[in-house]
Amino acid sequence: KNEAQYLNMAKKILDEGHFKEDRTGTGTYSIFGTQMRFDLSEGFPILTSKKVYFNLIKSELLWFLRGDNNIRFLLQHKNHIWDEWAFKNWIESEDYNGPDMTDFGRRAPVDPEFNKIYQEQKQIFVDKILNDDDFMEKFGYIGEVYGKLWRTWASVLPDGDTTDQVSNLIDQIKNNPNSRRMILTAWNAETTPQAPLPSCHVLSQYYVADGKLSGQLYQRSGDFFLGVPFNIASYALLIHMLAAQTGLEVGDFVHTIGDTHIYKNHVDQVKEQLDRPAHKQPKLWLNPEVKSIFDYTMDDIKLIDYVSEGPIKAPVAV
Ligand code: DHF
Ligand code: TMP
Repeated sequence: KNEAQYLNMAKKILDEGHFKEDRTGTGTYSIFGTQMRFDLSEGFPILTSKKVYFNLIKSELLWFLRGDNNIRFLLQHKNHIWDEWAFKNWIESEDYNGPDMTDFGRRAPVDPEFNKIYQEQKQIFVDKILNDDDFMEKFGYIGEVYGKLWRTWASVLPDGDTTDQVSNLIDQIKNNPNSRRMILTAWNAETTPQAPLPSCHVLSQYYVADGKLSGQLYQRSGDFFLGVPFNIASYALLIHMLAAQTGLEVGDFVHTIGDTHIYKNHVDQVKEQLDRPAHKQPKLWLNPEVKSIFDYTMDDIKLIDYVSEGPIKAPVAV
């Protein structure tokens, strides 16, 4: 059963995780090297023991597929999951002369007065990204990650062209399905480490057998309560899209994670989730009229019969 994979792993991390300090100063319980396997023919693996906002997952994946790494597109879709990391570009720049935002991620959840000022500054930032082209060009990018690397990997050859990994992948799935080289990578050793947040889902591989497409993701770092449910649904959706565009059925999504962690300030939320029932997984509908993976819009992607428990809020570690 798909959801049990996630819930059992959450329990294992709480039971066996090493306590580790981390970059964000929050502290985590962590295990290194975990794997879950989701059978996509069983249902779409979005969690039902808490509500997960599928619209945010859709718009983020469409953003990756556009080759876009500027958050304006996300904001236009009311998606704020990348705001904090672009906001850092601005407050660490010479152009910023508002109130001190040092360590905003650490201070905001614990200091209501600061949080109010921070929320105001973030709103100013979001409005400027949406309405001011120069500002958007200057501060809206999140660096050499995901979309940028998927669609326009820069050449190392003097007269080389950029590489579109997604188009190449579709070509290989269609024309060379037994290949063991069907890789999508989002880690450029030269440029990615300088991004505001270096890619978490680093590499994925695709596999065809018995008319079914499977995919495996290697994720270097997984925030098990907040990020991982998004990552599972996002890659499941990508595999469905790739399968639809290559005339295949869906197989498994194998999710391998390096540092698999639960933040200290998510432990109560995880326990609450573990006490909840899970529901039947929904089905995914993709508009069959769409003839290219780059042409999907929000309305071409729908969950059918997504029944879930309510959302559970938790602060994101910045
Ligand atoms: N940093 C950390 N520490 N953890 C992450 O999971 C993470 N994920 C990023 C960027 N940086 C990160 C991109 N993905 C949320 C989910 C995914 C995501 C970022 C944030 C999140 O906060 N989800 C909330 C709902 C958010 C909303 O409604 O806007 C949730 O409850 O699922
Ligand atoms: P790190 O760069 O220090 O590993 O911090 C990144 C944090 O963000 C870490 O908690 C993992 C989490 N994360 C996810 O779990 N999934 C994602 O897709 C992204 C972007 C981040």
